[in-house]
Amino acid sequence: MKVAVVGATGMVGEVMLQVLAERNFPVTELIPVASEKSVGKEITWKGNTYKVVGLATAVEMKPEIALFSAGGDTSKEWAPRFAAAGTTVIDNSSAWRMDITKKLVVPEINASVLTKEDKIIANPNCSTIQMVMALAPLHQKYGINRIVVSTYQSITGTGVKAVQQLENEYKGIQGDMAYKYPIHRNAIPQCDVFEENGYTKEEMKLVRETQKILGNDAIQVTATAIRIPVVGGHSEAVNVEFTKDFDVNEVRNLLHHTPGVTVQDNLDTYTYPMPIYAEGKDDVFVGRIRRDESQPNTLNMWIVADNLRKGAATNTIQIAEYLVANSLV
Ligand code: 11C
Repeated sequence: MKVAVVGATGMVGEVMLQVLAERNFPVTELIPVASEKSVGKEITWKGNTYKVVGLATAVEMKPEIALFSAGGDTSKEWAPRFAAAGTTVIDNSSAWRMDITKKLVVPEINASVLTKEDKIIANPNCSTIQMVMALAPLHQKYGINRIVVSTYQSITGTGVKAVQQLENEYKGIQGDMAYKYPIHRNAIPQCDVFEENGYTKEEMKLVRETQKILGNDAIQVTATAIRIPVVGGHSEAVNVEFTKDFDVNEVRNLLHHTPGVTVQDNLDTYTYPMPIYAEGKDDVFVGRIRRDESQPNTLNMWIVADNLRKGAATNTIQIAEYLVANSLV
């Protein structure tokens, strides 16, 4: 496969290159792509050196697959151009996720919706991916009525400027601010911009993307997204009300047998998911699984994942793997 990585010099792009190498994705030619200011820069991948090219050059090179992580505006403009040249685009931005003509895919849940005709495929938001990974098998068995989720999100979701802000604050250096407030020793109740209803875009992604991936707009979701000074991954406290009742041990067992999910739930040994353990891993970690004693058929759990891996790069590459394995590209 001739594979373009669009946004190759960015935070997610770098992880994409790493995951492509780790998983031995069948790359015959790698095309690292970035904005004009990075064109000509050299990157090393699997021991070889590659020159970064611009978007127009990359389209002309007609890759079979383009993995995009270069922001919504770039995706809106350039994904259709790649698609018109015959390339299948897997896009990590929010540009196409809610477009009814585009598929929004978490391979373990709904890869079977993909066909050869899908030339632009959307990768969900990181906080949505980790939540639906744990919820999908439970939804199948017990049927979800309503989800109440609070997130505790890594600064890496904002990007390199936020990581730099935290580093500067540790060292007491004045520098550019990614956030309106200090992030060191803080919790900021705003991830992304506010929408008209008073929720942030991040919170509304958790609502809309969850309904689209689980294929049911009747599932009620309400979210609060918080930025915390953590780098290893996003954490989520999820309260979920089902139509049918469940047995907590059966829930644990179901999740234990779900590919891509690891249960870390042993109170005797103080075992539960945390970003310091999830960092650099592809699985979604679930723990603190317990019945909500305040109302019927309701469960509480704690879900943690590396937002740059399963939340972004790994999920994108798993979609590409599915396309290759099923001759859809
Ligand atoms: C965050 N979830 O942590 C965001 C980053 O729609 O792909 C990814 C934004 C997106 O701020």
